[in-house]
Amino acid sequence: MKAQALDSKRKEAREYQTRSSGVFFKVKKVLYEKKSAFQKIEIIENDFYGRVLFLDGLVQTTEKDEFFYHEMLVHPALACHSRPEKVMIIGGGDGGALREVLKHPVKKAWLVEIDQEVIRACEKYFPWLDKALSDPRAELAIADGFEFIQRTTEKFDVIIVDSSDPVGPSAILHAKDFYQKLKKVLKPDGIIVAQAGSQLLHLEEHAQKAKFLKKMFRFARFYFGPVPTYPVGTWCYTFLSDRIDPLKIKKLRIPAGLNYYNAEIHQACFATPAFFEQAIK
Ligand code: AG3
Repeated sequence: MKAQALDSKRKEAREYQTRSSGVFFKVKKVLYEKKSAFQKIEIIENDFYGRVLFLDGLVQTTEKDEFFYHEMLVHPALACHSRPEKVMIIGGGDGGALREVLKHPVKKAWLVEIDQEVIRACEKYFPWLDKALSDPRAELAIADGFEFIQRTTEKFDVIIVDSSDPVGPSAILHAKDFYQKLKKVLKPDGIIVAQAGSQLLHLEEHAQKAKFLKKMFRFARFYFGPVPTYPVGTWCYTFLSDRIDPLKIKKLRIPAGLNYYNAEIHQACFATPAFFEQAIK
């Protein structure tokens, strides 16, 4: 059976991040619980974090701290690109990434989510999704991201991969083959950003990934940011481009009113901790 977050009494919901540690939330209310064709979807209400979405027992989004993740997934790339007209998001059915993308002058943004039930649940419990999807620039495709990129005839300025962890069912979205296919639908001056996993827990996966990404892209950099409810607290992202070096941008285009990302964070987030540098060398 797939992992679930709620305990048998439905009083607590938790994610085991390792076999012997994790994060837990006291449940004020269970708002949604369903097994879709793809995964177990749970949404609970917690006093501090507000609504919390779990997929197969893994924390995806909390109302209180989602801005750390979504701003850092989206803005470093969008702020660097001079004309980000066509943007594709793979995964991200909760809509947080789409909401952030639409803060930029994009012409069209595709949200490619495999699980219709995630969209349904999030439309109800995370109202920013509904709002983002009603933007005329947004287009929802319920599809497997891997298949979508193989049949699309579009070329994208920015591609954002908002998948789950680099282990288990999502491992395929972190593999070489996937990145090769992504590159085929990216414009020559385009940028791919992807969530890469936990800084500490997925070190082995980062090392593997660094090997092929450095060969595949002229600029392949990891960057980092906090996400309090994700495993071990510091999260990793990759920035990939053949033309754009994120550390050499003269003028970043940063939307007003963000909560975490700004020009100083942009410079700082590419600094690599010693243990991480050692692992990906
Ligand atoms: N996508 C990344 C979630 C990874 C969290 N991992 C974990 N809790 N073990 C989240 C979707 C948000 N748009």
